[in-house]
Amino acid sequence: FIAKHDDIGIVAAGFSGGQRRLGVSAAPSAMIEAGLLEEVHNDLGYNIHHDHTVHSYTDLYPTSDPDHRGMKKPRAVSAAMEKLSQQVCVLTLGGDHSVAIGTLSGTARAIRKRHGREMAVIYVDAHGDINTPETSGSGNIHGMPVAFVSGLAKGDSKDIFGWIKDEHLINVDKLVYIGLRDVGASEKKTFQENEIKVFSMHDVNRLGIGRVMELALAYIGNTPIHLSYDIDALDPEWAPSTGFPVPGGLSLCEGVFIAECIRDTGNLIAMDLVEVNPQLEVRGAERTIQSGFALIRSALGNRSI
Ligand code: 6HN
Ligand code: MN
Ligand code: MN
Ligand code: MN
Repeated sequence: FIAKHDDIGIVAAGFSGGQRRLGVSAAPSAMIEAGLLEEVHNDLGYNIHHDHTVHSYTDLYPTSDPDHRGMKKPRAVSAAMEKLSQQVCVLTLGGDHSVAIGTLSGTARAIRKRHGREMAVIYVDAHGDINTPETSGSGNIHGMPVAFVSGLAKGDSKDIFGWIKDEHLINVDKLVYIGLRDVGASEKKTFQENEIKVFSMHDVNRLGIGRVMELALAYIGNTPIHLSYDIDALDPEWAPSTGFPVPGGLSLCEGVFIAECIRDTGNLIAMDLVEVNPQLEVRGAERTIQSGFALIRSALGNRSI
């Protein structure tokens, strides 16, 4: 998959409508200004396909978008993610994590069409992101992407996630979480009822990241992998500039190791890097941006030693 090609499509999805903090839409331009495209081209050796546009998708926002089943901005998020789903790229720079509705549905569909296969998803996050509109306390759709793309949450009309069809869905039997430490009671129930494979921070601390990755990759088997990486999986020490930081997270070293292990499978087909918020400058967003670079470099690059 990616490892065998030297072409890479990059989409800058500066979408922020899945939550209410300003600034997360500025992440792609901050990363590009910090030299991401040059690094991917010069150092990692890819031909980049990129439209030189940061998509905010605000042109797709409807004039009226009242809450629906508790969801905030349901039509705006739905329309933006329907569009992103059609863009299907190897690397997507978010944006908040609602972009995973677009990226996961788009890659799942593409892999079905091109290879007749179901893909696996490795979801690295402090949070479960598997609330349904009914179980969400916040109504923020960035806490719901996995529910929508797995079919656990159903859409309504076409303009409120009704565009998500069976061909877009991911299989929860091929879903693995790593890094969780802030999970709601109903999310826990969902994990248990659906026997979803979760490696929480407790598991990382108990088993070590090496064993966690062995188990995670053995569970998935030889399957194309979509890596959805929320920067808040990292400890706030390494990624302070993010909207919903949770203490007790992955060290940068552990976070990089996850990306390297996935790269080494040769099965990585797509990656999201989300929830970098350069405007939340706890200690300067530079640290968070550099951590994001390290994750991308490790997932896409070759071993240096
Ligand atoms: N993220 N569980 C909380 C909610 O609002 O549903 C937080 C979600 C955070 C989402 O970090 O991508
Ligand atoms: Mn080319
Ligand atoms: Mn997330
Ligand atoms: Mn998160």
